[in-house]
Amino acid sequence: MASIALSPDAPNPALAAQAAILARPATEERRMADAIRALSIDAVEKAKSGHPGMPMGMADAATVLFTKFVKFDAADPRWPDRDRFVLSAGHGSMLLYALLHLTGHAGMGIEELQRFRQLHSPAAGHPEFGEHPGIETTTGPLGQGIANAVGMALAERLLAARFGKSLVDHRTWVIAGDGCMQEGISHEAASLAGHLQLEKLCVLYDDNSITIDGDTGLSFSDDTLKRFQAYGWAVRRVDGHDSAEVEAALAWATRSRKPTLIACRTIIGFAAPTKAGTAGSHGSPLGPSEAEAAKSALGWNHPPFEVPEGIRDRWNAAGRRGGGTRHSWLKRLAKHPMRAEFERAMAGKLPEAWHEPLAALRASLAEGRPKLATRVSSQKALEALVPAVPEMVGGSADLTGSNNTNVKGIPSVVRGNFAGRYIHWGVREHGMAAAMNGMALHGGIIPYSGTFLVFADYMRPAIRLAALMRQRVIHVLTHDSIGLGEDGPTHQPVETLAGLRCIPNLAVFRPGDAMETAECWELAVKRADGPSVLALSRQNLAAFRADAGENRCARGGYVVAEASGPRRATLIASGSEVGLALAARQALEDSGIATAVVSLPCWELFAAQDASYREEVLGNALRVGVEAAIGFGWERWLGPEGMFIGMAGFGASAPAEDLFRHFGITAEAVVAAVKKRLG
Ligand SMILES: Cc1ncc(C[n+]2csc(CCOP(=O)(O)OP(=O)(O)O)c2C)c(N)n1
Ligand SMILES: [Mg+2]
Repeated sequence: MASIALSPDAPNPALAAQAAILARPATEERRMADAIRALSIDAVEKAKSGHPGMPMGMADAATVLFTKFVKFDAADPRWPDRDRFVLSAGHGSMLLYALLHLTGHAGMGIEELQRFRQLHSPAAGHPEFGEHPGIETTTGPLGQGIANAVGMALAERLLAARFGKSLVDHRTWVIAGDGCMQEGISHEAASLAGHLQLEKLCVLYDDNSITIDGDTGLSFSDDTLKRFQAYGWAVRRVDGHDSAEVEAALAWATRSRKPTLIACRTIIGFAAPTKAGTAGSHGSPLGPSEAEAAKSALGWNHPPFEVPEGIRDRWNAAGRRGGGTRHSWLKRLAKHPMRAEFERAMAGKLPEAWHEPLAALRASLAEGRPKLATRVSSQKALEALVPAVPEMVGGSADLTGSNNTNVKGIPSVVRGNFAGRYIHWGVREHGMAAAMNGMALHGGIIPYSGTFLVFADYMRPAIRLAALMRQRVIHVLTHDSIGLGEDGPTHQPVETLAGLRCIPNLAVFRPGDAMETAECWELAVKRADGPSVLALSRQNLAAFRADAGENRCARGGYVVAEASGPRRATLIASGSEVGLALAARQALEDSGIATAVVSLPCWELFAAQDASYREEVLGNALRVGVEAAIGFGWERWLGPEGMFIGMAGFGASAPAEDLFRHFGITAEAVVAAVKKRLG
């Protein structure tokens, strides 16, 4: 709904529309919506920062949604079969906090709203997962929420296929704005949702024609409804301030066989006498006089943060509305034959014997010492893990054969049949990673993906949020260096490992042989409080580990081969370069230079060890880092005197062996550099 851009002093056409809406008789629902508006105005005024416009505009639609449609019970906001609600337009966080408060959720009292945007308040600037049990996901980076919701809706279908409708039968609701629609990720996510016909997903689009720069006509002339229709969604347009229209559309959505988009025509900052309908109400306090005037236009004559009893009672009743449904569900669960399995999966606990097949694999790897690409070793680990861990759901962004993410006998997820456990995400890395966050947040699923390591940058915003939200999401990222060869520098990551290693709470694993790959997989699956990345080689790598007892990768780094005498050099490598370092060690030892090799498959785990272990592993001799990537960050392990052998810039297109020679990442180069330094 683009219209022409307004010049700052043009008359504000929204005000006439607003006056007409305000002239309608104030229904009970309008009063309830006004409570959201008043609380949002008050909290933003008190915090002296925040976004009042969106909650004021969407209050009417949200009131209908929460009083009549969303299945929830404020007494237990984590009830597994609740509907999921995602505020994709996360800047409108006060809408969510006001709803949680008014519906009587514990932990979101008036004091919390009064501490909006203050340190340790659950009412943070943008909704943050973990700050309050009613917040389903962290939003703020626009577009992520829509894709999270697609993942949640997909998780619902997968779990319904596994556990049946009597345990899993809920909807996913989203409120998204123009910004979410403009972001590319909304295309990826919506296209997939349409393809899979995720019919229990409904997006309410806050179609207010305003973003920060002003009228959406400045930058946006899409026909959003036609766009979603083309994805295979059912679409409708309503007056977002007309409760009856919104209610009819939401009822229609619940009957739809396709995902639904309801464009709610709204006035941003509804009720503000001058700022309504303008970007001026988007992201700053209205100011005392505009705030006062907005409330009086609504007929809201109560002191700040006060909600009259009658309105509060009606909201509280809405918060208890789902109580009966929840109790019937609990009764069904109590006598359900799959109860224990359902509860285990939803709690994120692994099956009791989950790692036995992996232990057997590790024993056979110790025995056979196969020379395999770590992407192939990863497939072997998956063959052990996936049948043993039914909540693991895999997939790839159209690189299944390259990522080796599939497991024989595991069917694909297709429209109409969600009994499979492998998702063909299509070439949609960003949507994939964000939907996987939604699957993990939903619970009951451990998602893992596949793409090339270099395309981690296409997923980065979602990986970052998985780390922030402490979600168990695993990315299999293959073709991890110039070792991929001929595809050339566009496909050869050089800076990617450094870029991932600097994300807090992300575990970046780069195993060097089949045993390390199995160990890193074990650690990633066990890591319940954060995402993991496995950087894997395209090329074959010789086995250097023949011991299957202890998971040596668990400490992040360890001595693979000790020096024959007092160390003169320590070669520290990861992934494909561990084998190279071992070859260099042999040559150095042959020349009488006692050299150790350290494998460093996971910096984050190594950094978490005590200092004495790290010192013992890294040693006091000359430290030489070897990795087919740029050296950014390696100084952390090498210290000021250390040397780094790796990439200094982008790669090139050629056979892998030629590239390692060309860029000087060879055992000979390591030997020469060590000898030169040691004199
Ligand atoms: C990825 C991303 N880019 C930019 C921003 C900054 N930002 C926050 S809200 C917003 C405008 C959003 O417009 P809309 O969704 O229409 O929200 P409304 O103003 O209608 O509330 C922008 C650019 C962001 N939060 N996320
Ligand atoms: Mg907008």
